Amino acid sequence: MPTMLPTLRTDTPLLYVAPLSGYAYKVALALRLLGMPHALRTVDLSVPRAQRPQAFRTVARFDEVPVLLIDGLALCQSNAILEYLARRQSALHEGDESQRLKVREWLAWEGEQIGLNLAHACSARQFGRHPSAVVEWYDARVAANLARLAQVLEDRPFLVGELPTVADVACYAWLPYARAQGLFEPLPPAVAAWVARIAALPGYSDPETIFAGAAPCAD
Ligand SMILES: N[C@@H](CCC(=O)N[C@@H](CS)C(=O)NCC(=O)O)C(=O)O
Repeated sequence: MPTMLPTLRTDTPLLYVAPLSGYAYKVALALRLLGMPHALRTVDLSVPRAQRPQAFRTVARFDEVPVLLIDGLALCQSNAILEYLARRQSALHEGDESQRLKVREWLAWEGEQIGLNLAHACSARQFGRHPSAVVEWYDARVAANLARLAQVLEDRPFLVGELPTVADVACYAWLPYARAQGLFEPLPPAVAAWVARIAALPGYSDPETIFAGAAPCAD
């Protein structure tokens, strides 16, 4: 167990989220797919950081959602949380070491690519604060990212092999937000088929459904 993270008492895992955050959705979706009971707390990101609820500020070391309180730990950074959950539950990662390394490669790629490009392409439309040349730059990078996913998914049902892993969850998480805005449609056929396979997994829910019942973080 890491010792440098704040320790807390948490009976049921508690996830701080914002409904428009694909990073938060990643973790919420993984918890669902893993069948782990948990509670959600919504953080209003339109409130300045210093004025957000103290309970959130205490654990949000990057001032961002998601934060997952679990096993006495406050975990930040969506892909680090996904790795923790997969290891904890011995699920959503394929079996041997070489496959686990591939999962890690995809998580690193996602953080640098989808987690930047698609996240910004979506939030540019949601919040309208990006100059149009910047939006075009992100859009072109998203197209390249989708082409890479398509190339890999032409050969196999999920990114690492026959079974879904947290790499799929991470790379998928912003696509429902893009779809809700009609962006990047139609997806390359291999990516569309992969999206359908993910949506058919037991426990799957879309962001709207998952976040509809989330209680606000009040304290
Ligand atoms: N690299 C982080 C990114 C998280 C992130 O950027 N979250 C945004 C919401 S989409 C946030 O909380 N921003 C804080 C703010 O708007 O003040 C992760 O993967 O968890």
